[in-house]
Amino acid sequence: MLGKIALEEHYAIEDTLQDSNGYLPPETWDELSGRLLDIEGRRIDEMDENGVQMMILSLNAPAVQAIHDRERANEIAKKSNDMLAEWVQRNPRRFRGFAALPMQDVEMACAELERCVNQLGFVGALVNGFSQIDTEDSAVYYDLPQYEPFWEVMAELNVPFYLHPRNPLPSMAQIYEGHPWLLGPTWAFGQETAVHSLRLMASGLFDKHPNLQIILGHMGEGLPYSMWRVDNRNKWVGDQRAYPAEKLLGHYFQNNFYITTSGNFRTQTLIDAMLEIGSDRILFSADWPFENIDHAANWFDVCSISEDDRQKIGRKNAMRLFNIKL
Ligand code: GRE
Ligand code: ZN
Repeated sequence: MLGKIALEEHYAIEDTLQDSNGYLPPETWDELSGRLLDIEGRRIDEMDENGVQMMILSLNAPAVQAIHDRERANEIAKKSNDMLAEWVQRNPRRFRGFAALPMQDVEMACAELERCVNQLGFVGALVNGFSQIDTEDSAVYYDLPQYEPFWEVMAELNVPFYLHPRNPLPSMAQIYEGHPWLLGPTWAFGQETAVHSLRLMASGLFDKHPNLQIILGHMGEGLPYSMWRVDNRNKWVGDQRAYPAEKLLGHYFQNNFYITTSGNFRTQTLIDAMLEIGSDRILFSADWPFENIDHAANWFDVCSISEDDRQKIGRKNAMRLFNIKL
């Protein structure tokens, strides 16, 4: 399929590059770091070869979220957003931008989000899970009450928020001890991001802001397969919901979430997602440079779905969600 739009596609700046080191075998670092630092060379060639017209670019992970000093987090977010804005401006038919945000400080995050959307023309924000704030060993999640003003600004600006994975901190990760292969994209990324998403759903956030939209990668981090059970476990006991949200959580999943195909190129999984969230809320993505664009495109271009759904997932949903005119 030609004209695809992909939206979990990363770059790094020198200050954040090393955050992506250590996930893949050491002998691949030269290749991976080269891919992360390239914007207008190999990346555009890969897009051309695989029918990707546009990438919405985001900083690598965990990057800003792991900088516990708030001033420094703000500085790196601004620096990377300014660089991204230049690349987008030079290639308006090929790139858009997601804002990196210093969630360590709600006022700074709101100010940077407004700057990125209103002045730099970014189409939303991409945040890498919880933030470490003031101390290394802290993990702050965005359903907490101090983030209310942030979500007000998100809703006011009417742009989506991509909740991208990161690993749990070592102090939160006993379950993975002795099994380091479970960390990162294999399992821990998805687990971490799914639980964070459920916290947002249960908090009542989407009762306050019914139009707010969250994007999840990796075909929804397992949630399409689990939402029914979250709402229906042990039904015979008639358990009442013990969270602030007014509705069943599946309601929010179907009305306030989009998911992308990043790193999860499997037709059976896509079809389950289509049955749970619908083809209007699924968006093509690769997860470059951690995944290959040809692996994503060669699968997606021929997978067994209708051509109408392929156009929606490959391109049209993104044009509508991000108000992109091509
Ligand atoms: C990602 O950001 O998507 C990612 C990493 C590290 C390893 C794999 C991966 O940050 O997909
Ligand atoms: Zn990613």
